Amino acid sequence: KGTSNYIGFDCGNSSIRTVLGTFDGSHIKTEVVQQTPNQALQGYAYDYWDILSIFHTMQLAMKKTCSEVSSISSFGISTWGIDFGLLGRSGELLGNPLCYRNLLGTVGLNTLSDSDLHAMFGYTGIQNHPMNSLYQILGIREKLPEYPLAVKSLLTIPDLLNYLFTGERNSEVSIASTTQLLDMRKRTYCDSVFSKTGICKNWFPPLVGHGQIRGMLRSELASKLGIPAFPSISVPSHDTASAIVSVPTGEKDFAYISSGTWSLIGTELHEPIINSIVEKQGFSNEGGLHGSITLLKNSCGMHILQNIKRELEFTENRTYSWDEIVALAMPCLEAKTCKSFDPNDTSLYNPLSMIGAIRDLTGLEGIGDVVASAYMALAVSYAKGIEDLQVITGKEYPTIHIIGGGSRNAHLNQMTADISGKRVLAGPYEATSLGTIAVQVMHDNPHLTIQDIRKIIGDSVGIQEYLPAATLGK
Ligand code: LRH
Repeated sequence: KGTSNYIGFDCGNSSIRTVLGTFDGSHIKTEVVQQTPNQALQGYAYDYWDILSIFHTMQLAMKKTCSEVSSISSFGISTWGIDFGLLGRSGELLGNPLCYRNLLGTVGLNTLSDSDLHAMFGYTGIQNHPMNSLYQILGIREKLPEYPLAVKSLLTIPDLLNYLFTGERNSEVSIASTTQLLDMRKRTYCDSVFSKTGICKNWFPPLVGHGQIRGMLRSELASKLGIPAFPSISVPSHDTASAIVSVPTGEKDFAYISSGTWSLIGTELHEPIINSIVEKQGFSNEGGLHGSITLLKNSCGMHILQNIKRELEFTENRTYSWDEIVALAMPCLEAKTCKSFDPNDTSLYNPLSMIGAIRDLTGLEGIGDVVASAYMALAVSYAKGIEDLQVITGKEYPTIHIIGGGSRNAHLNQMTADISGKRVLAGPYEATSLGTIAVQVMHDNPHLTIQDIRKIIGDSVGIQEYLPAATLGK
């Protein structure tokens, strides 16, 4: 039996990663072929994503990946959720996609009454967060009214990239659920939301089932790159949903924290739970692989530390490694001089100075205390999120799987184990791209179930265990 090669794109808020995945029948091996930093860029009044530069970066990475192996079977794209590009009648992009860290969503959300908002949660099963595409669209209608006049279609970021690669306009359930325009009981667009808000349903593309072909690489693009045309497979194109595919567990009930710019704290279900506790605690029933539901809380994650690091680098005009950031925090964590705060406080959403905002919240001045407080705040929010999850599902989760880039943070993993009193299993850290590759492997090997895939992933990557200090008798 030969090996098959796949390309997984993992486009995050802070980096665009292109991964070559190889399946030999029992293991999936991954190699990061290219990693390019990403960040929202400031326009006049709003921040935007430089989507064509992201697309260009991905094309070059695709070409490079093709040059490393004899053949590529397919590719799959996952990106962050919520944001979208708008296309006009000609099919051209009407501008760079806005970044959700803005005030448009709040403007949009405030156009609805409390009872309408309550109804929106009931229809969709998704938390009424101002950043959701639904509220961004309502905010655009208020503040940027020229756009709706010209729009003919709206494509979320992975759908837009798939369109640029293949020429096909379609979507799939995981990314579409981040718009808050789906009825998660039915996993299809929700007519009540469209009729209540007047948003045009025709803007939205059809949903393609997982494992199906979303389109073929456009032939002119393939010849420009000097590579053969291969298909784009419908993977969960929301990065969180792809990451959850790769939780290395054989359990039916498990808790995870998908740790990146955001920390998504949740579990996997067969059916959504839409009730007042879920609404009050701010959990969402997002779409997962093959009709599963990823019940999760969207909680602030590495955003805080990424911004502290960026700010230190800018003001001191030098680079900081993550080890150096941890080293700043260590003495204050050991001396317990730091102070936890709510990482979801709105003052941290898009501050001019993250360090200043944390100083304001904690009253602590020293940079070591600021960084240590940030670690503490994250670990406390993780433990609280898992506790809330247990109340919602009525299940007890003895282990927390921390997956994604943030799972490399050994200190945070240990603090999470200590504060939650639970075992933490960290890894895989390449969770999203592994998920996108795994679903392509499933497309070529239809006999493989999600349980088989999780076992294969568990056998293929290293997983670190952290036990709570109390169990270690410390
Ligand atoms: C994580 C994520 C998350 C959000 C968001 C904007 O990368 O996709 O699930 O919804 O980014």
